[in-house]
Amino acid sequence: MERTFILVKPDGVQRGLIGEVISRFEKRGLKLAGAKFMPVSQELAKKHYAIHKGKPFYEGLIKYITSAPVMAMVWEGTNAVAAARQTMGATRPWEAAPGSLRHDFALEVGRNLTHGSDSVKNAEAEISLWFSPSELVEWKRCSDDWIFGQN
Ligand code: DAT
Ligand code: MG
Repeated sequence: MERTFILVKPDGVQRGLIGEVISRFEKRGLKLAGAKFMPVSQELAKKHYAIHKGKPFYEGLIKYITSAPVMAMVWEGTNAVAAARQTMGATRPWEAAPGSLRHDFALEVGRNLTHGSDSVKNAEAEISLWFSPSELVEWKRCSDDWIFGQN
């Protein structure tokens, strides 16, 4: 089953929105495979955002993501990467679809609440950067057939 890596970023944690973010993904039908509440080191932040190095917003992005704890999670499901990005909404909150997290809870691109992997390949890399295999849980959810089932 496809997996994606999701972060509730420091603004979401500080604003008490961890539960709201988890609730949206749960209700969508995605299945939790791992979670940890943790501070982010400079080293981890730089690895995670390596792709943005050199961009004008890079230094601010590192400062922001290391400024307070984050909730790091792995969610799985059918098309988990695309589904989670849709539930999060567009990078720039004013362009995010109504009903998405970034539409409903954010205004600034630099305070956009969540991170979500943008491809299956990047999801795999981000999951292995943030989680060790033993921290990921494979489990049978009683609703799996009602959510993942096909006719
Ligand atoms: P996303 O988080 O939707 O995958 P991204 O990977 O393009 O977006 O950028 C990573 C983060 O960097 C984004 O969530 C917020 C920040 N960011 C992107 N573009 C920015 C900009 N023009 N000014 C300030 N921050 C920006
Ligand atoms: Mg991105």
